[in-house]
Amino acid sequence: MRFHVLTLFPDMIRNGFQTSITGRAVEKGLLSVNAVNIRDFSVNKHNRVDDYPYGGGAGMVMQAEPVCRAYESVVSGISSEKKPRVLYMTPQGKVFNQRMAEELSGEEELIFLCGHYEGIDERVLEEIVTDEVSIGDYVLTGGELPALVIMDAISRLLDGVLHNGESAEFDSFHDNLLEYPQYSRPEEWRGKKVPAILLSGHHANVEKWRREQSLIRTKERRPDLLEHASLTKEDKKFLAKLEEV
Ligand code: 6GU
Repeated sequence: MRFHVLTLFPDMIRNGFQTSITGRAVEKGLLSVNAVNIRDFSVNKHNRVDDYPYGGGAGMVMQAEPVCRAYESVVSGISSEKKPRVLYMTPQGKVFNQRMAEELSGEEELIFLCGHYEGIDERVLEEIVTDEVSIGDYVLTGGELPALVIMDAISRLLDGVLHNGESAEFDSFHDNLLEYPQYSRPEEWRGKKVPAILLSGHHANVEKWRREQSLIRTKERRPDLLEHASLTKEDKKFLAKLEEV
């Protein structure tokens, strides 16, 4: 997978991505990040890339031409005949979720467009953007953090990025269930003990307990998810029993 990010803050993308698991995946050659500075494509002698909004109002608008040239520079470097998807990071977009991460993880190349100020001239968005994506109902100063969030969620789904081949498959949301609680040493910490069942060595009982914990958590914290979870007969019986108490 190759990520291209059109941004006014390329260091934010590079710094955000080179740490931890995503950084290791880059070193391993499993994915790459090409942060492109839109300012390098300014058509103005002062390197400006923004101007006042027509019609008035607060703030500045990113101009169409530098964004379009930055985009064209990326596309001209891609050999495949198929045009890559261009994801514009905006609170007006479709709210990102695990299903979208899974779908996007099948692409060879992805272009992220990060806006700043009051946004980007609509005309270039009409020309190049294929998907408008938001990461939730709150407002951020720019699209860089959303792009990093989405790239992280996609990266961990790619083959070889996580150590344990099973990890991605069993997380929260994969099955529309939240994760069970985890414990590590010591057995007792500040008077709080690890649940005895986890020390029993009885694998089947541990799995049963974890499944029940996932069901309890999801019911308490995200009951909306339960409606989409694929539940076994045992799961349903367990949930019904919770209602009785
Ligand atoms: Cl994708 N961009 C910005 N600027 N703010 C956001 C967002 C995106 N998603 C939620 N808030």
